[in-house]
Amino acid sequence: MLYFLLYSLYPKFSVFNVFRYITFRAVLAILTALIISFFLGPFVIRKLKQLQVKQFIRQDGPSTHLQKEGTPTMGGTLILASIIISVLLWADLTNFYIWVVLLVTLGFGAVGFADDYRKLTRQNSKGLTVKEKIFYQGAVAVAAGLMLYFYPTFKSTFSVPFFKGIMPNLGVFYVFLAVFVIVGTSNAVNLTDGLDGLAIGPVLITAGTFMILAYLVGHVKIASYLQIPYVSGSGELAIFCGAMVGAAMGFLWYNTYPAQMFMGDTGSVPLGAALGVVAVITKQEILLAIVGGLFVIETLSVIFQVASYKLWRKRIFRMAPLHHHFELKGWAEPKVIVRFWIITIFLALIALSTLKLR
Ligand code: 57M
Repeated sequence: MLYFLLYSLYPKFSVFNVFRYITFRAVLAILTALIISFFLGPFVIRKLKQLQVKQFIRQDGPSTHLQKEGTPTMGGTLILASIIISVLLWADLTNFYIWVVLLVTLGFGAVGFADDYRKLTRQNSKGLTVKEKIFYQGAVAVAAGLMLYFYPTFKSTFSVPFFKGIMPNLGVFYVFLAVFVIVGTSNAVNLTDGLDGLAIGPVLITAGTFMILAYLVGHVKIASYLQIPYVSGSGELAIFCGAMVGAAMGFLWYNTYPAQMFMGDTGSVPLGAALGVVAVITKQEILLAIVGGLFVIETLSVIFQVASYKLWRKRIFRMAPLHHHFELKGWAEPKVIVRFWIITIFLALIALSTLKLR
């Protein structure tokens, strides 16, 4: 809203011309979401405690986690509120892609909230069944995929890093790709959220990387120079990604070790989905797999562990996801967390460097 209000005053006040620039509004989106999440954090923690919204710790996890019993959870409500308010203030609300990303974020947020709510009401760490979760996530993702597929200026092509000439048109199969990326990233972030700040840190780094990517992909001259797909209007997603960065920074202040609150599925499920849909719109699905490599590794560790256990009754890791393996090896929790963040920063730099290597 503020974007319209302030920019419409431009002829009278020339300084307001600055609000037309995506870069300026992206920085404002970061700061707005950061200020909201940072200053509302203590209130949310107090409220979650009052409402008894507390984490149940499974007995079969690392023993160090048992002391976390009772930590307030569903802090994802604060993250989502910070993002939505900041986007509504600073994004161009006539932009189609902004509404697609907001639909996915809110739709997956509802799934995560329902999961956390069921854990709360049933007083255990089981939430929605896997079938229920995948069904509702799939429904929202299919809706988003179809919206993009039928949008006049959006092409259903698949971009491959390094090979600029390869841009296969997937036709209606594009919707399946979109669903796979969105649902896959959502569950990968969900699995990763198992240590204090372990998920929100890489989400922050990945959102920051996609803030840059969205700006580049949405800029016709830069996209042409870098020979990456130009997606008209996708630059506005830099404001959404900026809001994610700010909200993540503010939440991390309270989620860092030892955490004062967890985000819950209310946070991890929509945050992963939002990164997935931004990657689909900007046609950077492969770069998402690189920047979000930690999420991929964590998910693969679970797949291989479960497969190995089912096939040969043998575990590959001491415990999956991978962060528990290192905990059981004796690494202190903060050591696992910060090292995983360092890996993510390294992967983000690799991903950005591929833009020049087309
Ligand atoms: C998502 N949730 C955390 C918190 C957070 C198939 C199997 C791999 C599934 C997996 C699973 O249950 N994943 C669910 C991970 C949980 O965090 C809550 O969930 C939200 C995110 N969805 O926001 O509300 C626990 O993680 C810890 N935590 C922190 N700090 C944070 O900031 O310390 C979370 C956020 C919290 C807290 O302890 O309770 C989770 O781990 O469940 N299951 C597992 O990951 C389990 N692994 C496992 O079963 N491995 C098996 C096989 C089946 C793969 C094996 O290796 O043999 C581990 N997780 C737990 N206990 N809690 C081990 C058992």
